[in-house]
Amino acid sequence: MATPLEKWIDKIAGLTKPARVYWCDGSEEEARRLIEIGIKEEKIEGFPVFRDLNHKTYPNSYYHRSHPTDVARTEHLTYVCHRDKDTAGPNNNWMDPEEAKALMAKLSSGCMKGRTMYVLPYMMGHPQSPYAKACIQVTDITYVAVSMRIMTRMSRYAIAKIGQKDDFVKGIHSVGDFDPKKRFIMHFPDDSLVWSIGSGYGGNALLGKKCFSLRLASWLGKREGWLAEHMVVIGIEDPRGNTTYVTAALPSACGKTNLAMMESALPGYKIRTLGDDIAWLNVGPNGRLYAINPENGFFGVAPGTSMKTNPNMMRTLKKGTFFPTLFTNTAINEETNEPWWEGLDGERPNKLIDWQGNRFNPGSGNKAAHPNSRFTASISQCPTLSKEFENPMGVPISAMLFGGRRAHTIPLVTEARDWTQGVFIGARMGSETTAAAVHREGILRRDPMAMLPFCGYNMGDYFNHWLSIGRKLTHPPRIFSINWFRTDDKGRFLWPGFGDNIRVFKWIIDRVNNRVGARETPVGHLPRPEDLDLKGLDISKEDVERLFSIDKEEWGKEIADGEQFFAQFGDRMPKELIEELHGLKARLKGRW
Ligand code: OXD
Ligand code: MN
Repeated sequence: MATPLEKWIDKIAGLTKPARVYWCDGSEEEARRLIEIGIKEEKIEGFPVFRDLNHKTYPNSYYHRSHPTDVARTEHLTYVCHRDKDTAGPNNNWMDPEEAKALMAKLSSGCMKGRTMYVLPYMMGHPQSPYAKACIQVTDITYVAVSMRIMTRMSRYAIAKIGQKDDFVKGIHSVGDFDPKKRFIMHFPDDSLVWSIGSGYGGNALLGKKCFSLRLASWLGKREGWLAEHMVVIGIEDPRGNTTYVTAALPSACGKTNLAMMESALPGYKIRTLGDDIAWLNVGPNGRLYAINPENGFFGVAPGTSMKTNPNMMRTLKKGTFFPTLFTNTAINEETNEPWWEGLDGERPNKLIDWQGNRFNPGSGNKAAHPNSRFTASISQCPTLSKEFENPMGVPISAMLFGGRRAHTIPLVTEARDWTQGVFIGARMGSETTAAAVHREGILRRDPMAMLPFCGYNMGDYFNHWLSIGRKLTHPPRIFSINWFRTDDKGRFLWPGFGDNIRVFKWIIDRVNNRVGARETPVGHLPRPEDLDLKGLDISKEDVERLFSIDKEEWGKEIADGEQFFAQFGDRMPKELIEELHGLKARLKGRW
């Protein structure tokens, strides 16, 4: 008797009409075979799907060049198909689920003709974790199958776990003919289904990542009483040998991956990596919040990554294990056959092939690597990996950080008075674009909890859900806002960032352990100058003051902008957060 899973696969194959169906087992040998097929048989616009790189310097590494129109997530083609539009909220594109399914069925009819349909069984989270989820994705390209093997725990175990159930997490993926006009990433929360066509790009095609682990999982979390968040998870080991676990939500382009494996500038402090992108947060039986990283790898932006900015990622990329490491849309050094990108250490090589496969002309003004070129690497290769990474229960979180790229207004670090004020800080979070040429100070985009593109339901309801989680915690983590990017009037960064960020973490963990003071201000608790460990840092007293200054006029704009942002969620906006806004306004008007 066919299982519900087998019946589902037959149904998809009946629609998409692949030449063959292959059930993956996630083994090393299988990944090698798929890479061989990608090198010898599959092509995108005439280029093989995989190409060998220099295995002496980057062991077991392969290059992938995507279709030139398919280089990033496509938010405008991403839909969350709840039964009614209001549940999806103003933060999502919405289509009626029946209409969306009819459209996807039409686009998918025969879309795998002549190709292989790979069935990928995988777990998000440690297989023994009560918080893990068993999932199945089908795809018709080896690049996605091999990437999923790196990014998830892929094995037949997921099939056994699903057994006779039919409510497993489902993903249908086909690259179609890469036509951007026929590209859609559709989410069906009621069916735990993601259906994606027309793109092979990570965020659109590795359906366990953003699509399931954030969009669908955030909705599951709302129903089941947990949180799926766009957060780094790290442990901070102090000189006493104690480790404090912390999560941090930062929008793209704010250095989340660097932070996840930062090298500390303070002796005796070490960062232990648990995750660089996604955290699932559950209320433990002891009333504390526990985090697991459901992923098993890194899918990070290559440009800007170097021994200076992120030495531990460079070591990860060069470690070489039985997991392959993939480079997508970087440039290639023609002489050494190594991947190359802007910001990598050393001189730019003389002979480069750019991300589109052409000989690079440095005078052209173009970049050799695509600005969103990526690496895909197993987390097991990370030298700073926490020994708790494989703990099925996850780690207890003592502090949660919300940050963004803000040239003004927001202090280097601020501690919220309580959970509600913390949620208010997260809900108001924003980041400035780095398009310095467009506007000197960048354009501010509100991105609550760094979840705007990833929250699978109405954000007003999402804020309420955050508040309800707080009510269940007897020992809630403290919540902080961070901002490494404050500048002076000339646009000079006031804070050195990178490894010196540990000085801010030191204050945070000392606060959590009630070892250090703070001063109360209308916006929250700030360190007094003597509370921060600035030993050995070349920073003036004036710059430290500027990092913590609170400008009434700037805060006036901040509040007005936040108020406008909240207004779009209408009645769904929790009254507690509106009260926080009024409270902040009143405190700033008063004497302090
Ligand atoms: C990512 C993103 O790729 O947030 O992680 O865009
Ligand atoms: Mn991300």
